[in-house]
Amino acid sequence: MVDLEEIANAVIAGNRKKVQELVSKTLEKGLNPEEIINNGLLAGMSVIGERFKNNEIFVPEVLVAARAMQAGMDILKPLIAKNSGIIKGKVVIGTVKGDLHDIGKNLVSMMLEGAGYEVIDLGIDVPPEKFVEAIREYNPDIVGMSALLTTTMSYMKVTIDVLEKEGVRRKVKVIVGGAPVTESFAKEIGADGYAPDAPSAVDLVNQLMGLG
Ligand code: B12
Repeated sequence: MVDLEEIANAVIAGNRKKVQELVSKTLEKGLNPEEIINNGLLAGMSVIGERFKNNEIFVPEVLVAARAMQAGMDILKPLIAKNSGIIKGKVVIGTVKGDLHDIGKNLVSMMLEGAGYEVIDLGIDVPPEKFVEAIREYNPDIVGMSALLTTTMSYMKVTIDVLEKEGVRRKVKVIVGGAPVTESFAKEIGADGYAPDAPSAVDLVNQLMGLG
């Protein structure tokens, strides 16, 4: 479908205005929001993710594309929320204490939202207690933690220990990610899952929700 390909290309080019124009035009033509997200916005973003992985582009380009994608999501999000039954589950996510990196976490959040999850983003530098409070307040299915520094990775384990101590660990599935995090580290600290990038984070969450 040419329109969706054009949307993907506008995301890749980081052209917010064009993304918004094309999303509105495609909606008017009668395509549904999920189709536009999956085959337009996310298709563009996954090309960006691949190029970033292969060192063909760098952080500024990723950010510009992510913002263009967000511009499209802004139009589509209210339409998805309206369509009740489409929300597949609730995810609380945050970058752990001491860590200010949020580009990757934001991408994961956006793609989860695009895939039909409600995401409560606690932001950066999130202490374990704030994760506990959020679990009590929002009753999520999944808690996601992001860390980009080898020094802050250890807060993932600390946070899981605090969740245990406060009696909320068993209410949620805990997933972890970020450049220094590995599958074996995730196992070691007692997390339920690890994903290396945003599209696989969506697959992981679907799987943990029994939807994948
Ligand atoms: C951008 C950046 C910054 C920006 C952050 C801006 C922001 N708003 O995020 C700024 C300039 C602020 C910064 C600061 C610092 N940074 Co910095 N930064 C980076 C850089 C270049 C890119 C990170 C990034 O955004 N990548 C792009 C995203 C898309 O990838 P990602 O984060 O890995 O996320 C993906 C996956 O990991 C996964 N994922 C991420 N989170 C989650 C969560 C879940 C639940 C799941 C399932 C998956 C998942 O999905 C994402 C999408 O595909 C990296 C280098 C690198 N190559 O990683 C260094 C890097 C992480 N930084 C580093 C350092 C040292 C620092 C500083 C200490 C520098 C300093 N001396 O001040 C400070 C620390 C500040 C702090 N306390 O956090 C080091 C860390 C070294 C280490 N091993 O610990 C790195 C690796 C650079 C280096 N080679 O030295 N940094």
